Amino acid sequence: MSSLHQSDPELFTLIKQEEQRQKNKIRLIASENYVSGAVMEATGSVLTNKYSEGYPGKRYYEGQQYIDQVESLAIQRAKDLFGAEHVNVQPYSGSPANLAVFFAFLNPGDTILGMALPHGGHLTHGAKVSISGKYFNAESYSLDQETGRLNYDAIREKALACRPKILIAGHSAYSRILDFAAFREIADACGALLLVDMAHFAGLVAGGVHPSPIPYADVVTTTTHKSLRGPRGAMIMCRQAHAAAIDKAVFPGLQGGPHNNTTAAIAVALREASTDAFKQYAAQIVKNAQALAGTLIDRGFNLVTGGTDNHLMLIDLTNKGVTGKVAAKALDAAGIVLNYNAVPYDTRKPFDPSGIRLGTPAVTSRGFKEEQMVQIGKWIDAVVADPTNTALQAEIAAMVQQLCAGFPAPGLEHLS
Ligand code: DSN
Repeated sequence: MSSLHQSDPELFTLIKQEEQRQKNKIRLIASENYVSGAVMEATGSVLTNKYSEGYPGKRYYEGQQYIDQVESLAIQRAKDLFGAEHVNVQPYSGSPANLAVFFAFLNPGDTILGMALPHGGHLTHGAKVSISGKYFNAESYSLDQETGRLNYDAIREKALACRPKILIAGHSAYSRILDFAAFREIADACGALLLVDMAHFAGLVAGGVHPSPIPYADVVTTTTHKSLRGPRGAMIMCRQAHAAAIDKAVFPGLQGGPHNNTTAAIAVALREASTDAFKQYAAQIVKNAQALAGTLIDRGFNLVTGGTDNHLMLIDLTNKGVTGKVAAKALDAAGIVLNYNAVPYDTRKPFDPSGIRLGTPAVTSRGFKEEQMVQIGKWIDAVVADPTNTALQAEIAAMVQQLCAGFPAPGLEHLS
């Protein structure tokens, strides 16, 4: 980054500091990852200079000789990897992708039904503070209070009562596999379209360690930067019958020119995600999550649902006498980065909730395995047991940095 260094040393320094942070800390935010150097190069390429409103072969600006090929490549790779009939790679990120789906099929005031935000759903699945909850009649389903799991009979009952036009499956903090066949049956029973937002687990689907929603859903949305390990962006996949409606909703309905540099980086990430190495990566994400979950359960942590089948876990810290925020801040000081999170039926407020959320996509990208997960679990236990002990946090932060030095993260190998 010599040009940036020369022209804007202030910003250059901030980026370098962030590089060091990502290199030296254990990043357990369930939605984050490390992209490869190749993905980063595509993201930072000259494709950022080009406008291309429209779709391959039908654009509103000239000069698309290469951009059309880039976008077609991204689309074809997504189709091949996920088995989708139609793919739109232009949504700027997950929230616009979900909004485009609503714009394609709904009128203001129509009913949607999704997982409640405090129970692990996403803002864009109908939370009242989001456009999805303001423009539409957003109903929600909750987790079972006893088990912390989805109760498909209760979802069915709710769906039959409120008759949504779109039923949404997907989450940002649920540690179990979704039953897509059950969601399909419920959608059919109430005459709804089924939208699956697989942003969190798209990499697990690509790697074959999570069932695919594609055979069941009318529309599948995903971000590309979480477990899928691509650039910040999104895709919408759908049945051919919905292709025209989805494309029209993205452009010209919601967005202008696509971010071609991102499209190229998505294509690169999809190629990486179709390799055997990625299959092993996806399997290791789950093994690592289970190893970390087991270590924490052995130390008395209360995992919502009692464990994990995917890349994440949600922990209710009430029995530890620590709030999620206090724990998250103490852990950050100890070099372990995660987020505080509401737990189902939380009695505390979202900005100061009872839980923390942890995920393994990023640490698995840097090559951590079960052994390192057990070590991380022990460090988490020590910090949470004594969250005001800044000496302990500094001691653990030094050990974290030492551990990380032995596992260069993708895209940051040049710092080793
Ligand atoms: N912000 C993402 C997450 O952390 O789950 C969801 O969009």
